[in-house]
Amino acid sequence: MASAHSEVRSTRTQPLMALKILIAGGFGVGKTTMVGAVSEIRPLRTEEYMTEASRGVDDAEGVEQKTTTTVAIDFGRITFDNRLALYLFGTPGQDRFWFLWDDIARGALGAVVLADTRRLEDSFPAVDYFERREIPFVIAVNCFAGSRRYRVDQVAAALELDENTPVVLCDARDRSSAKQVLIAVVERARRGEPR
Ligand SMILES: Nc1nc2c(ncn2[C@@H]2O[C@H](COP(=O)(O)OP(=O)(O)OP(=O)(O)O)[C@@H](O)[C@H]2O)c(=O)[nH]1
Ligand SMILES: [Mg+2]
Repeated sequence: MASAHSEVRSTRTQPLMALKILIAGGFGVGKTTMVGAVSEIRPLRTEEYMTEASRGVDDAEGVEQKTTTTVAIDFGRITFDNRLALYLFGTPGQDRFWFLWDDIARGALGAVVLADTRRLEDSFPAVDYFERREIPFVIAVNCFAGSRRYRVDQVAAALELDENTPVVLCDARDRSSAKQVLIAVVERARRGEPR
């Protein structure tokens, strides 16, 4: 019976709504960093060391310091006001893991496409993917130290975004900045797709 009671208690404390959000984008833009910064549970990570064998397969230009890469997913959770739980699924950034995307994306309410302005073209595949599947998304420019700053309208123009797709600036290492990005995704998804 003790287990029945705890079940009731845990049911009562369940958040009212649980939504799935994807954290996507090109290689090394900070997806794992963002999930780790914002998650209230210890994030699940699937990092592997990049080996000599991956040279020439994985494009590490601009992120030469990086020694590990996500090979499946990142997973984390954040709860707002005990009422809304966002389950965060970070995608792998490298082309060789594209085959995982459909499984990871199933049932997602919305997505963050993290972008690095030094390698903006790496964002195109994720932008295309969400546009085709009509999954609402926001572009979150991860402002790496030393990268040139662009205005949000310049980024929107460069990525040929439609006017409904917000662009926000963020620091993926910073919890409150990452939270603002997630709020922007939920708001974007609530607005739906005007036809
Ligand atoms: N300066 C700076 N460095 C960052 C920021 N976000 C991430 N990094 C660093 O950039 C590197 C890439 O971060 P990850 O979070 O592993 O990137 P990822 O998008 O998950 O990479 P893949 O899974 O390999 O595609 C790491 O060395 C981070 O410490 C940031 O906002 N500013
Ligand atoms: Mg990663």
